[in-house]
Amino acid sequence: MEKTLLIIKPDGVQRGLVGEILGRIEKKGFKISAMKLEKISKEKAGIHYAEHAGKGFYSELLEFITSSPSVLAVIEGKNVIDGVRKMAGKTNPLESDLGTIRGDFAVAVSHNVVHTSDGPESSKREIENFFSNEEIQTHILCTEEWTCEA
Ligand code: IDP
Repeated sequence: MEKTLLIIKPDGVQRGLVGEILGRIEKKGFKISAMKLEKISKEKAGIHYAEHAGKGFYSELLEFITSSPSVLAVIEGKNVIDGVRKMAGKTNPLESDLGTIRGDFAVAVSHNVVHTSDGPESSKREIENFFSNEEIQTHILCTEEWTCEA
């Protein structure tokens, strides 16, 4: 089954949005396969955001993402990469539809509450940056027969 990396960034944790965001993920029918609260290191942040190195907002982005703990989670489900990205909304919260996480809970691109992987290759790379194989559970939820096709 497809997997994606969800990060509830330091602003989401500080603002008490963890339960709300995870609740949306669970209610949608996606499965949490791994989860931890972690203050992201400069090293891991640099790997995670390597594609943005050299951009004007890069040092601010690294400063922010390492400033306070984040919730890191591996989310699993059918078309989950696209699905969680749609639930997150656009990068700029002011362009995000209401009903999305960023559209409902953020106004600033620099403090947009969540990160979600944008494709299969990045999802694999991002999950490996933060989780070992042993940390990722393979349990079946008893609700799966009601949320997935046979
Ligand atoms: P994404 O998080 O929606 O995938 P990316 O383009 O990968 O968006 O950017 C990574 C993160 O960098 C964004 O979530 C946002 O917090 C931050 N960011 C992107 N563009 C800007 C900007 O122009 N100013 C400040 N922060 C930005």
